[in-house]
Amino acid sequence: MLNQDQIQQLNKLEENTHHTEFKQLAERMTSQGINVEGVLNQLKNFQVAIPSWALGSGGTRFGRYLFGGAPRNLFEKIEDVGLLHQLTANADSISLHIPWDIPKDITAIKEAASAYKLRFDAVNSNTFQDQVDQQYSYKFGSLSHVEKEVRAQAIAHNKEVIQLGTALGSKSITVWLADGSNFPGQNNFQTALEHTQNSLQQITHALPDDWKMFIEYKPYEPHFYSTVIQDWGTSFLLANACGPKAFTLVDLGHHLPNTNIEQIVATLMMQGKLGGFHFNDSKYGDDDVTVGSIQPYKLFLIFNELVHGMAKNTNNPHLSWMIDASHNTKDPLEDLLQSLDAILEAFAKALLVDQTALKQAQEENDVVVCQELIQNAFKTDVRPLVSQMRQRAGAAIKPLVVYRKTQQREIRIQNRGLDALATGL
Ligand SMILES: [Mn+2]
Repeated sequence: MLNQDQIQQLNKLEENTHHTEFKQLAERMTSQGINVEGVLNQLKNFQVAIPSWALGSGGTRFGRYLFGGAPRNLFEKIEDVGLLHQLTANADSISLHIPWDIPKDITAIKEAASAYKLRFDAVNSNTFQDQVDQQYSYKFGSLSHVEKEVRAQAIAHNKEVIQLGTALGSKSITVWLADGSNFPGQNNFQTALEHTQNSLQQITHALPDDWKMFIEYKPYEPHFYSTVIQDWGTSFLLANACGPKAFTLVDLGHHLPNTNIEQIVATLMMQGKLGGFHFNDSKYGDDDVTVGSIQPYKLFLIFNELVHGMAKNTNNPHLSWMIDASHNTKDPLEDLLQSLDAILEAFAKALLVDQTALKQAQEENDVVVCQELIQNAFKTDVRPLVSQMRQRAGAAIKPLVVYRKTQQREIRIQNRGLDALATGL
């Protein structure tokens, strides 16, 4: 674990500049009638889960390059998420992917996590690849498969994941289904959807009372002609069919180019069916690159709907936030630090939008003022707010600088080796 004194010493080097910048921003916010403390509190309470598969190099279908010091087991993954949380105060949970990370010694794993003040967020099932010891193949589908035995095996796997999650203290399961077809005529769309609905309903029955199920959608890949749960409408339909414990999960990369994701968010929140979010960024498809690295304005517009929606629609559950990214060219931990910054900054900017003035301008059809209000918030440099929140929480004013100066990657390469390999894709 990183020594807390090291963070404080390095914070001292940034303190003067930070203080001046924060003071200036806080004064401007106060003069605009914004409650600075309120914003800082909301930033502090915004906690993002780190998936256990995002700590190693993801690679592409063309190959994978190692970067050294990757976590070799679940304990080392907990160590890495713990470091992210220590540095940022915004990563208080870990999301497990079963069977890439099967927790064997539950007590030891829970102890390791709590030593880093971490909890377990949504558990993720996997029926998109075959495991060594499984009886039936998912080559032609899992929950939607034409054969009952295959569907039963996939349902049983999801139930097992719920059991493991319960032991760890998780409260939700995310189901992402790769089922689909590569060629016209291969699948009967209605039959596949009926089977899927029926399978998901059976999984819902296995959920403990205080659990939720998130249904993730994706338009294409790994199949290229059709995907059974292709869009938010299909996920929403299934979530409704599964009842009050089921919700739709939005993964930013799971849309066709130029889809208006913020509008999807607004619609789902109005219906009380938005359950969670997977953050990443993309240029063309499900690129899974660093959050906010390509389209930060789009991310901000989504947060603007989330902020509005969370205040207006109290029928929504507490939303689950997770980073779902893959790292091919960067140190995964540095990438995740950049993603956490981007998420917090987009959220902070959205909190600066004057919702009352915006509502008034909308009612007056003053299109110009509407745009000004939205863009004034977006163009504000909110980094001092995020730093201020982190400094108060005992985290780093500049997480990435502390990460590099304390040589976290070098330490990991020394302890775990240059050729260490993380489980996952
Ligand atoms: Mn996802």
